[in-house]
Amino acid sequence: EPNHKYNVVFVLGGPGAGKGTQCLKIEETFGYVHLSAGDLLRAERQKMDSTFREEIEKHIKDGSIVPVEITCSLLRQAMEESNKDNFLIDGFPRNKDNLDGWNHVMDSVAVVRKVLFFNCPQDVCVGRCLERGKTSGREDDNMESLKKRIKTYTDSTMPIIEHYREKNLVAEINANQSTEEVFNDVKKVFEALAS
Ligand code: UP5
Ligand code: MG
Repeated sequence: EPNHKYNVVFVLGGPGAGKGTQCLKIEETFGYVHLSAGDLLRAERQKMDSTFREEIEKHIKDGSIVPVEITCSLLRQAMEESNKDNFLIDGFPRNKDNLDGWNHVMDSVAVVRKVLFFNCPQDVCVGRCLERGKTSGREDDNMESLKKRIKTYTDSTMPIIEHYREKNLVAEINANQSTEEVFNDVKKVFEALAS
């Protein structure tokens, strides 16, 4: 039908807040398609023919934010290819450039239903990422990159969360609990969305 739009839930929170972990559970329970912007960028970087490879590489290591044209086109492509309607977009939009770019390209085809905000103390986030860094192979799970990721999050992403809070779209979750306890709180948000 011509007026058909994608349903989108943005999932935000600091590095290591548990976005990816919770998205897997939401996908399983509520049938949303999980799209991690970071995972899409890391996958794109692996492609030998990607024109964006070096640029992505540099941003991930520096904890800075890849230009929205790249990220948004990866998201849009994944959405179209899935043939599904309901999406969890994990780790995006991270700054004003991301937000403006999304609105420019996606406003006519997608509706943002909710913004899940996983709120987690910095020291807990750092601890989780450093622990994961022992085995993850992620080149940004080290203290040096983490400092930059946290600064980017505080300076650039928090204002986006505030932007959506003013629109009454934010569901804030205490992410400093066990995975199961966090998911219990998450479930309530999705049950309310479905009713
Ligand atoms: N863990 C999870 N939940 C736990 C809990 N409740 N209790 C105890 N442990 C818990 O979890 C992190 C670790 O903590 C795991 O080991 C997990 O088992 C444990 P995870 O679910 O992976 O957290 P998440 O919030 O997804 O952390 P992630 O590191 O992925 O967050 P970032 O936002 O930093 O990373 P992302 O992949 O989104 O982005 C990476 C980089 O890509 C960015 O820095 C940026 O350079 C680039 N990027 C863009 O430029 N644009 C974008 O739009 C997106 C990314
Ligand atoms: Mg993640």
